[in-house]
Amino acid sequence: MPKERRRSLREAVFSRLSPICDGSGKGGGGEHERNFSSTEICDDPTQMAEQYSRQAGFLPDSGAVRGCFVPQVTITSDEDSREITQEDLEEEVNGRLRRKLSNSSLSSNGSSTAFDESEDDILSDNESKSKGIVTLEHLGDSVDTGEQTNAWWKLKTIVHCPLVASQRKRLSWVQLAGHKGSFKAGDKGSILKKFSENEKQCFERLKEDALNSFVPVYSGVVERDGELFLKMKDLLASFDMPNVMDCKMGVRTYLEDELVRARVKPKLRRDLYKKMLEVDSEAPTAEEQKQQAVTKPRYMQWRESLSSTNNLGFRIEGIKRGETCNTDFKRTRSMEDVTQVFKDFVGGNKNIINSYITRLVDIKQVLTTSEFFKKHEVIGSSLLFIHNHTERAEIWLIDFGKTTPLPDGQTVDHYRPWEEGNREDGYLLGLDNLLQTLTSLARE
Ligand code: I3P
Repeated sequence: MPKERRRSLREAVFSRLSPICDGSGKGGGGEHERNFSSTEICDDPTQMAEQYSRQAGFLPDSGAVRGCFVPQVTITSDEDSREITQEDLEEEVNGRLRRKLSNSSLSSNGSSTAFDESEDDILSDNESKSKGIVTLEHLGDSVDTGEQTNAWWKLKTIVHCPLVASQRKRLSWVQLAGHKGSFKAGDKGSILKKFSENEKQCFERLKEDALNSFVPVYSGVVERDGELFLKMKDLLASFDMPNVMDCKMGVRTYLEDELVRARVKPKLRRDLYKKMLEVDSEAPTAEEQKQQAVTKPRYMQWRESLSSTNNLGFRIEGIKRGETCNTDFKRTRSMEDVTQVFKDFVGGNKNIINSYITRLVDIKQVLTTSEFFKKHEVIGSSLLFIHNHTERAEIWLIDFGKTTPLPDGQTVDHYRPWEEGNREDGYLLGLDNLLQTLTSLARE
């Protein structure tokens, strides 16, 4: 890299302060950059879902279930960011930027990657990672639809929406899940997500895969205010007042690797113990109470069994509806509970439900042909549901910070029960249960 450029990167890296929201972060949004690849099977999406799933042998005959913050994002425009080349990365990675990199190894849901953090490195800043109160960032204009159910009214009481109206008007994006500070607004309908080498590699591989039209358009690594980011399309930018739901897929939310590391070098975490207590004071064992701490795998497994991760193969992480955000779904576990949450989310609108079913069927079909999907353990990845009052409804695959390639020759079918070593994640089981949830709502 020429010295001058190197200096400017260093300067950029270490001397700039982030300007507070200048309002230009939204970008144009506008047209879709990708087309859905819709497979016409029949006209009725409900039937279509069932027909497809049966043909493919995905729906169990009984249709029954099987298997087992406040993001204080400083919103700045993308004007000051610049693209980072592979050469830059290689040069800077040995220098001070390396520290920045390892500190920013977060996926879009805030997931740390198996490669970037050891169990020992994991921060214990419970404040910065806690969820439950969600700040709306990049919100559209506020609306009071007057149709809020009791449940939603209650939710409003626990939600903070600290942006002033003028900010909300200009910004469209919202972070529903994950670690605080993982995102910045980009330009032209893009967002910047904290750099993760693992996620970057996934995006690059996905570009060559059938799944590519179902993931946000990725346009490379950029540097902003001394940090590296992955630049991708802001999926909400082209929606007027979007309602958004984040569903974390799979029957588990930690990598096999994480388990192994925790076994070798167990680390007790007080922040996770506190988060556990907040939800259920009875949950910690006597031993854990004595230590006032739990290990991360213990916390993750507890979260998975309390929510619908283990039994349904997905869990609801967060919802934004109108101006209300809720991330308090830790105890939403049964099919009935999940169905009710979906019903509230779509306001009972059958057109939206049917569009979601159509999209899920398309996603499922592509997943069954995707080479990427076959060869990766997909952990902590989400399906992002977006719709608005125009009844436009989309679902996107997001968050690949913990999506890990399998060793050469190994594949997963995303259905088989997980046993340590087989790397199965239950992703398709979760997808089937999502389809079943929506199908039952469409029939109501
Ligand atoms: C967090 C959630 C995240 C996880 C995070 C947990 O729990 O399981 O997926 O991050 O671990 O605290 P909760 O949803 O109850 O807030 P990773 O996916 O990156 O492991 P962390 O505290 O180590 O960031």
